[in-house]
Amino acid sequence: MRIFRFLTAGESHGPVLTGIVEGVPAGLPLEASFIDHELARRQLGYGRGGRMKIERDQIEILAGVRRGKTLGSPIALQVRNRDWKNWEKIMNAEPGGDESVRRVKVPRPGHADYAGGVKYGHSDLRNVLERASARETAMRVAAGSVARRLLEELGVSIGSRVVSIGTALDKKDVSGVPAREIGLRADDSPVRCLSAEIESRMIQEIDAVKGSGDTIGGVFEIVVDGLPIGLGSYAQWDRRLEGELAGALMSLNAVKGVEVGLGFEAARLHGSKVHDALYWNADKTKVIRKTNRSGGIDGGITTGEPLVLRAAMKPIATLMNPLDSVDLDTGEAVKAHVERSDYCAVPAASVIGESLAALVLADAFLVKFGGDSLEELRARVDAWRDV
Ligand code: EPS
Repeated sequence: MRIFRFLTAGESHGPVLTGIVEGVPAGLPLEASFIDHELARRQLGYGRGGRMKIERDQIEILAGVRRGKTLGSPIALQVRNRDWKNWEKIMNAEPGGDESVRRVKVPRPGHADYAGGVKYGHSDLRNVLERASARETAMRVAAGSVARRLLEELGVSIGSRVVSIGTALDKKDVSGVPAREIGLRADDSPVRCLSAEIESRMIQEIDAVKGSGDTIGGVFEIVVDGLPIGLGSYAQWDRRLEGELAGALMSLNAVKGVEVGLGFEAARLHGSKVHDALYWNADKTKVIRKTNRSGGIDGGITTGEPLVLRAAMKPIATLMNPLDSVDLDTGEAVKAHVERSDYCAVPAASVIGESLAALVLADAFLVKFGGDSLEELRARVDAWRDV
């Protein structure tokens, strides 16, 4: 990300999550309620743990916005952790305090605990898990909501749905369904699944792992409508848009794989069944496709078709029925540390995925079109769409 950039800070049980979003053009209407709506969507989903009952994530806009419009200066954002009051002594920035309280010395397999502890020289693995926690994704959604607001003004809409949880797979073909509609329909489901029958199977799968102290993952899909042809580039490796999108989605906690369009399926098919043939429209003014197997990107560049991305999320690594691990203090073989956690967070991940895609796409617009104000950017995008 080159122009539209963001950074986050904050520990899971620290006082706040904070973020700085930079490169947002001036004059973009932005209200806290818009960001809060997205934050609330992230908190939902069947299979979440106790923390989401404590938090009511709400944004505080501390800089970069005045009277409901962005100034073109960096935007500073904050979400307070309600749980902080229970952790104030344990997570305090000042020296002192009892170091044995909530100390973690038995790494949880699959989390950053062990490798992170070795890397940073922490003997208390809480110093790792507090930042490696998916709590941080609340601030990514806040930053992503600023990007999403900008994209809305440029005629772009983003939706997502859950495709599978465990073995419960929704085979519904949603090509041709507007992204906005996909998102709104998914929001009506506790697992963000568009098929009622598969929804109940997904819920059963989550209930089963909850009962056995296990966890479960799944696949979610992001669809984006309204992108013009020509975002991204083939001209240099790090400007290929699918690389940037995949990188952003892979940065999401527990995501282990990303697909664009047909994705891995394309590797099993012949070329004639993979590529989108090109045709003239009726008056030969425009080249069109009758399929969108490429998922809206060819050669690192948007084709003007909907963008279709999928991401695979592994089961969350904290198991209530823990795996084998080791006590780093005593050397004993013991069961892994157990920390409050979710059983399944795929529905929430789909919402976060929307935000991550929005961040990359907002940047891609600014790289191609530039513009210090929304007015300037929009005029350039509109002129390009008219070509
Ligand atoms: C999360 C906050 C965390 C976890 C979850 C996501 O809070 P706590 O650790 O206090 O329960 O509920 O994070 C994980 C499961 C994880 O492995 O990181 C949130 O705000 O989404």
